[in-house]
Amino acid sequence: MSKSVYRVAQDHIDAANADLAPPLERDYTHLGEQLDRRGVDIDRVRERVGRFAVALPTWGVGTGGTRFARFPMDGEPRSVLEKIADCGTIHQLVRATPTISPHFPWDRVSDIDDLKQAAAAEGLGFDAVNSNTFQDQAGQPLSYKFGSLTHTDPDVRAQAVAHNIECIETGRALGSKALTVWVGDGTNFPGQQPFIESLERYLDSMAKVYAALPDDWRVFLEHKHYEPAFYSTVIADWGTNYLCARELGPKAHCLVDLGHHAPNTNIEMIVARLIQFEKLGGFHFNDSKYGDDDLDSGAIDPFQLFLVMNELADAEDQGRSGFDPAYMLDQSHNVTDPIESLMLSAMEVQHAYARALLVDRPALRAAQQNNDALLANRILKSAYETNVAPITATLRLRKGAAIDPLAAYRQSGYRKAKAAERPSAGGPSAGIV
Ligand code: RM4
Ligand code: MN
Ligand code: MN
Repeated sequence: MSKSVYRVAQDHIDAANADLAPPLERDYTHLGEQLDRRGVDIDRVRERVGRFAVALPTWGVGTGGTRFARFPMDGEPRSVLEKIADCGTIHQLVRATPTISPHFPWDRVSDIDDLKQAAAAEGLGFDAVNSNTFQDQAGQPLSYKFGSLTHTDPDVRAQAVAHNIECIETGRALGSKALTVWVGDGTNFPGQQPFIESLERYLDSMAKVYAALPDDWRVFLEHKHYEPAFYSTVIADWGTNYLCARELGPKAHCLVDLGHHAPNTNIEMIVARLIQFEKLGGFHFNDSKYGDDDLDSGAIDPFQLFLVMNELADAEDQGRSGFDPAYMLDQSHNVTDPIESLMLSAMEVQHAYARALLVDRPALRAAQQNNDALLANRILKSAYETNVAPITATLRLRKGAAIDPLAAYRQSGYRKAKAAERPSAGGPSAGIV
């Protein structure tokens, strides 16, 4: 199985770091002095950020597309094993993405050990496994055209349930501890389906999936405002999601994908609500302007990303019971090299977390108590405005990753080497992923 594949050499990373390390040290010292004046110990922040991790979506390393077109790039992965190699490269250069979140049946292999070995060779573990009942697979007996877990036909529902249970079994073999279920089920026409019965069917199907969860597993329910259904979606919003998670039981939690809300929704408040009622299970980071755009995290609205992270860091500071969300990226890279986007997105999420740790919580609480709106906002802003890049760069340097991952990656010639190793398989010309 092993033929020679190009890897970024540690020497290359070290050489790229050599010139950047001395000025970084000065920047870190200077930031440390600034934070010290604010009563913040930079080394403690660095240690906490060092423990922060975000999972990579295996489906994110292939070139994405829209429903109109996909523009494949040279050297993109043609199999899940090649996807894992690309995820390994991201982790090697950034050291903030130690796990991958696989998607089935996209990532199905004949021998599950191949997946385990490929991930282990890259030093990667497995985060939540994702099921897929939003499209038909070759040879599938029954179609999901009119829904899956909520379909009117019990046989279709049974098939969708069986697929989710198979995902749990596969995930178990991989060492995963959670299943993420996103269904696209919904309608395009008023009157097409009754709202109440559709949700009853969902709950009935999900109860069967839930019953198959091992004791130490969780299931993450992912809502989405619209698309592929355009009139109504069964699990359209966080309220429906919460109700279903509560109905199903303590192992069921809500997953918030940043792109799955109506425009202008106050997502950070949703996050706070789910934390308060101990139902926040997972996160899909990305950014958007209009819908489920799946753009790079922080590309459009980095302040919103910070405000979301502020709620998460606050919950962590408070040690709130039931708070243990799984963080993942979920993006589609249509016009960039996915490796570059995912590296920068992981760093963006890390930066938002680091900034959230800088919020002066006692001062913020006092300002809130005194109804000093301006000061409260100022306290958040001063954390947000802090350039925390020297903290994450120092972490990367100490972990043997690249101070400047983008430059190191581009100089490494990785994509060019992959283009030679991976002649185009002529993938689909359209599609979300
Ligand atoms: C969906 C949703 C899911 C992801 C698929 C590929 O819009 O975000 O999390 O699994 O896309
Ligand atoms: Mn998602
Ligand atoms: Mn999505």
